[in-house]
Amino acid sequence: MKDAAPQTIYLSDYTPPAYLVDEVHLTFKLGATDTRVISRITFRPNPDAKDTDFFLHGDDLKLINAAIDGQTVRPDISSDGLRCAVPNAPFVFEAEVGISPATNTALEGLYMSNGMYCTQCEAEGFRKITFYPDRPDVMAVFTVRIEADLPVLLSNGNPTASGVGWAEWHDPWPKPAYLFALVAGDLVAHSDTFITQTGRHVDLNIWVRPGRDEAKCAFGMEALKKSMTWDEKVYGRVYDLDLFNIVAVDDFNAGAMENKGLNIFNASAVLASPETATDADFERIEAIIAHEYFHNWTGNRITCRDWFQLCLKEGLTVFRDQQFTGDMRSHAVKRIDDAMVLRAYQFREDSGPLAHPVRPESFVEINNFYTATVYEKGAEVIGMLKLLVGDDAYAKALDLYFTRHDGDAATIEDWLQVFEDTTGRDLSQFKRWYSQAGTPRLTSSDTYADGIYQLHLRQETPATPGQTQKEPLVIPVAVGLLHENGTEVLPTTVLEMTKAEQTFTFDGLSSKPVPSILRNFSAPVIVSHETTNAQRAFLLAHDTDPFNRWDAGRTLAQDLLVRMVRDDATPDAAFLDGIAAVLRDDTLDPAFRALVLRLPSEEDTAQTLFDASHTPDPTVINQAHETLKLHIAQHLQDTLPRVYADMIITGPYTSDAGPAGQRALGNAVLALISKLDAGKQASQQFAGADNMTQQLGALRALLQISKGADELAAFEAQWQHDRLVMDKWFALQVSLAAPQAAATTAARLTKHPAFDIKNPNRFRAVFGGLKANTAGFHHPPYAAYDLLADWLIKLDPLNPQTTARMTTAFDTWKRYDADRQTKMRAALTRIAKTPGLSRDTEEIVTRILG
Ligand code: B3K
Ligand code: ZN
Repeated sequence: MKDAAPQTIYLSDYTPPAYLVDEVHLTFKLGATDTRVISRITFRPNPDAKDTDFFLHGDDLKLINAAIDGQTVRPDISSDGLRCAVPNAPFVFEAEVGISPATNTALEGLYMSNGMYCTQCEAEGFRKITFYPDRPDVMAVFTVRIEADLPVLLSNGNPTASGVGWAEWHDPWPKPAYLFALVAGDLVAHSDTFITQTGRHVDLNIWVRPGRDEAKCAFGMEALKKSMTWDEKVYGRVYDLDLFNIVAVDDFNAGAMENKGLNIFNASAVLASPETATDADFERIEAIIAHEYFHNWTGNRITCRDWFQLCLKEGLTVFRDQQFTGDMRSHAVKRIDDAMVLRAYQFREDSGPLAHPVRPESFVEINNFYTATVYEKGAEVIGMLKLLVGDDAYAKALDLYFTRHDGDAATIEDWLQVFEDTTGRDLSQFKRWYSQAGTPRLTSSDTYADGIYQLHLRQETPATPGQTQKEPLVIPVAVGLLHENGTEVLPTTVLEMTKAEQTFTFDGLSSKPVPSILRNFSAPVIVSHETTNAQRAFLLAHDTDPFNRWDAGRTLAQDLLVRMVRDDATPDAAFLDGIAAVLRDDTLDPAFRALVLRLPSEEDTAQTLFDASHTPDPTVINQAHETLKLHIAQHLQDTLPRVYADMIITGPYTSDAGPAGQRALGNAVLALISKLDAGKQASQQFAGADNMTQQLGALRALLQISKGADELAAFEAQWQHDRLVMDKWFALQVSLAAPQAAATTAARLTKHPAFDIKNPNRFRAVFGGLKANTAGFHHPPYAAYDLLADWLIKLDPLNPQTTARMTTAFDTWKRYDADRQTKMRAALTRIAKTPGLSRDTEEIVTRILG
């Protein structure tokens, strides 16, 4: 059947479901190309409904038979579901459908990955499994029977009975269909137990395929137990089933999925060993395990009324996992990492054609809205709320949220109401953060006279697609003031900005202070302050706020890079001496020093130039970055070997923050040393490395100076059996290829026997690597544009979600010169004109083209 033309769905059109579901019984008779799904669903009319239309979503299902209250019915089937006449009273709907998991390459619904059956239902994948009201405000109790000739058969909740070739599961917690999950395969478990603070014994399992990944589960299990303890201690949230299962899957579109009691994970987001995973992987895995676990309360027990409310669960759960990582590791380093991610991905989104509010008001395909704006900016909005109301009020509001809305499908209005009820504050202006897209610009200037210091702040949010008028937001601006001798005269104080322009006055100051503005990155805004480079260098040396200390160095570097590109400037002492002092300061956390050494990305420089009305040329930007790195290396050459030696760790590997920070600084220093010693030290580190952080750090340092061919070959020989490590091998070569070689490297790697278009991790390794190589992606004669377009066109019929996501590589096209714009538009138009293009990709291409 031909798909209907894609329709836009609007938040304002929300209506309650016509029928509610009490119970769902599902029987799966699994077969690779013919799985039968037999459903028995108890419906009742919704007293709050506005209509009585009985519609069940269904996508690509073969209906074998259907019945209502035992009587066979012949429903009207359309491309998106079925309709039929039903009684005006509770009734039972039964159906048998046929589906084909083995040919499901979209990885949505029930599919197969390396012989294992698994599911991904969020957002709207359950409709590919059976006919159902597939919307999050329909919640029901699920009972599931799985029949298959496979040793491990899993679903949500608790196991109730099993025999050879079958198993039954019951989930007592009512849930929306997007949280349904099923896994069947030949699996082994890494098991443990957790006793909750209420005395419940919970069995914990991480399931993997035998003979391959058993040795990579221990870290994930520890992370799970830490997450459970933390959520009890910090949020008072206790786990609510006797079992918690995690399954690692090779083919997965996202990082992981929080299905009730049965989390399904991209193998890359759970499996780790010192030899195969980097410190960054360990930290990411710990955070994702925590994130999915935390969803049990923020997402599952309290879910979303509709998909426009996605940030209700995602923003809050990201905020919670950020707090967790800060508590486990370092708050300062975590805040800097989060700000870098926000600026790199969310600011990019907010400043281009894909800008949308944290709570979007319309969509064509909801999968296109699992974005940095909904997730990361959504988390920032919660951080601001906490800062404005204070920690105690935040804790009280959260307690109220959990009691008032347990079991609900809630909205952003419900969320803000608990804060209003707890604090008595009117949050109507604050709510604009949810509806207004775009990154606010905060401009500050200051004056001093007769002991009185005044800080003048102005906010402005640029127009975004579909939103030309912007209103002032409530912005918490954390400020500190430093005396010119380096002492702090005003500790961090939160100024609450509500108007377009505001002046804040501080008196009793003996001289004009140096302001430290937006400490700890207190709001997701771009600050421009009339600061001299001398003041920035001063803050880099003296600020007591680690975020602003780092940011001062960052701004110095960014300013210098812009001047190098635009005005042919040469690196100056303000910057070089400033970072040298930080590098030499052994009292500072090595992880922090590593962050200060890291330059802004070439992508950052391109956007900064564009914001300053200068058309960026990625080739010139790349040269400026390389030149600056060389200057830094030369300026620091006496210090580098000493710091490198100081960072050497003797004793067994642990991924804890301390040693991970030492390795981060060691690798950052190694990259600079390699600019001076032609890679000698890096080759040595590569040869002697006993962990992936150091092996990969050395390989990266070599590739950055266009060396390392032998090491690349050795790495491949060593790791060809390990898919996750090989993803690194693919990604690194493309992302670090010289600009003129990036497209050919990517093209060559698509011919490698281990390249697999159907595996999202591998596709992302190659083409995400190409996107990450800014100068390579935009290098004349622009072969990368065509290569990416060719592969997106190939991927779209197989996997629309991943195609749509990778298409966003083109979202900065309007930033560039006429030639690049023409070529990128041509590539996008070619994708747009592909017959049968998916709704996912069509929406993204249309929005990018504007
Ligand atoms: N909720 C899932 C994301 C599902 C992606 C759907 N396209 C993972 C997470 O945010 O925890
Ligand atoms: Zn999430």
